[in-house]
Amino acid sequence: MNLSRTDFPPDFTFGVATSSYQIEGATQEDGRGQSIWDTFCHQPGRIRDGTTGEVACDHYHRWESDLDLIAGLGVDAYRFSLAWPRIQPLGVGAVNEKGLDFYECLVDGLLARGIRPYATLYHWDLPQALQDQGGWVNRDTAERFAEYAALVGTRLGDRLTSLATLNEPWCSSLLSYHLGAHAPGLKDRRLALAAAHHLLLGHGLALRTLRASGVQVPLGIVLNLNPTYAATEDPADQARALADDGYSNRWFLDPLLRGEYPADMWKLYGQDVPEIRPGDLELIREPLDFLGVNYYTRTVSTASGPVMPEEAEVTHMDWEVYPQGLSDLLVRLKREYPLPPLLIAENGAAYLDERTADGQVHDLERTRYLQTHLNAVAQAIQAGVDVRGYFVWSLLDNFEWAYGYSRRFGLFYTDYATQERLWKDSARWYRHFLNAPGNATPSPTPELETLSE
Ligand code: GBH
Repeated sequence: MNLSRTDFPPDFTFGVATSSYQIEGATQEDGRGQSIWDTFCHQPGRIRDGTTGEVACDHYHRWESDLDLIAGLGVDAYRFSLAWPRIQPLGVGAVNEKGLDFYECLVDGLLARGIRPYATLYHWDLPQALQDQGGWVNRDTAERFAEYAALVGTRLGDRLTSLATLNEPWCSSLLSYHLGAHAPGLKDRRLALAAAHHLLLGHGLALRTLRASGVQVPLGIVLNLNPTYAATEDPADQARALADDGYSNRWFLDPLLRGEYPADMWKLYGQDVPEIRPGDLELIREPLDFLGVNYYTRTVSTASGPVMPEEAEVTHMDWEVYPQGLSDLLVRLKREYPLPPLLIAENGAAYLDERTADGQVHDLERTRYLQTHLNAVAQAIQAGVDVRGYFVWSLLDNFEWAYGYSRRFGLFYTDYATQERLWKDSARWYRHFLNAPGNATPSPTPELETLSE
């Protein structure tokens, strides 16, 4: 695959992504309040390897050298999230200055290195004090979120390139309140759908508040979209694929882009649907300057549940590697929705990443994953989809939520015993892809040829 940077529009943004709880550590420092993930990690059985984000990648102390790594990759942009409980320890009231200072230094450090800051306000670390009041099931949390958004926006908005409200509201609602896999670990569909509604409401309120406060930075939201395919032509499989799509994707896309919940799902959910007050859907449909799409894999649906296609190649998460899912998804979004510009806000893969005798990590599979998915993005752009950027998940191996440290998504290998960061081969490949002089003329380099023969 002779992919090069010149296969993308000249102003296309390439970056890497992380999130606060997954890398920062320092959970007790400088006045940070407790988050729902601190609580969740301390409940037995929640995290596969029994770990927490207390230290993680110690990024809170190592941010300057981490920014040097990012600069070393030669990316245009860095996507990170802010920990709400650092900024408002109890989720309400005045700013904890030391918390906001940290992100101000981070943003200034990025700008000093010529890297554009893409910030996300909420990547799942809700202040525990708000969870004690019901968390996202409580409608007030949406108001609190908009206030927090305004605090950040008015302080940092002048230096950010992009500001997203929520990362993956599906995860903070259905995965967390219905499937019980993420904090707060509940299993109640009615509560989960209320949480989803209030997350979307918080997003809409935040956009309005930020715009009313004169914040000029482009504003959007990031969704995890998981395209679903029926395993066969059987109408029962087809119906299930449609319902799976409704559960994972349309429940968020439809209200955000069309101002309505999908009618088929509304019917299916029966008594579990959320209470909608007049004006809610107008708020949720507040215009987006961009839509962030996180893509990892697809689902193949049958009437009796998801199946793994035979011969499927899978990652260490047991997720199918299916790059065509990304181009299909992007083309479908353009066909079915009125869309703002899109951004691939996360894409990447976990592999075993064992260090070999030479001390290195030869993660050829990850490089291939990134190449094939970048190629899928290029194809979607060719087909007329307005995609403006692509961010690899993740900069470095980090706390992979319910999997603890047992899954590695990084371009850089994290040695947790020493906090040393090591270039994986995939990081070298990405640097090469971004910076190779050969990019002026789109001919493949020898390195690229061996990687994709
Ligand atoms: C992203 O979530 C997160 O934003 C990021 O923090 C995380 O580290 C990264 O992915 C890697 O996991 O869960 O069985 O229903 C992606 C979450 C992954 C949720 C795929 C839906 C489908 C299979 N999505 N998942 S399942």
